[in-house]
Parts: sequence; C-alpha cells; structure tokens
Amino acid sequence: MSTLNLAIEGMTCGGCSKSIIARLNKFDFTDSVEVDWEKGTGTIAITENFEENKNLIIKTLDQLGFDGTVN
Ligand SMILES: [Cu+2]
Repeated sequence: MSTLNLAIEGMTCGGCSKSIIARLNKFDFTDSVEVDWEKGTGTIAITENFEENKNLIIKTLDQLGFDGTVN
C-alpha cells in the first residue's frame, strides 16, 4: 500500500470532489480516496503497481477536466 498525494486544479465545489471520489473508487487498486476541493488536494491509497496506477489516476482526472500533479 502506497499513498499518492496530489494537487488537483480546477475543482470549484463539493460536486467536483464527489465526482472525482466516485470515479477513483471504481478502480480495484484504490483503497481510501480523499479529495478536498477547497484545498485542491487528493490523498489516494494505492494497493498495487503504484507508478502505473498513479499515471492512470492523473489521466483519469484529466479526462474529468481536472489537472492533477504529484505533491
Ligand atoms: Cu464542482
């Protein structure tokens, strides 16, 4: 288990963080997913293949219209 700490740009309300959390929870490799739209941060526990899945998460955020970078 490894923790990914992200800065996430583009969130403007609680609906944004909720949609990100719902999407990231669909992955088998995510354990806990916490996203704070006011701070612009995300903390995601990844259970396996950290590097590969980190990139997949960032790509998924991009598809949802948000810009994620490793903190
Ligand atoms: Cu929003």
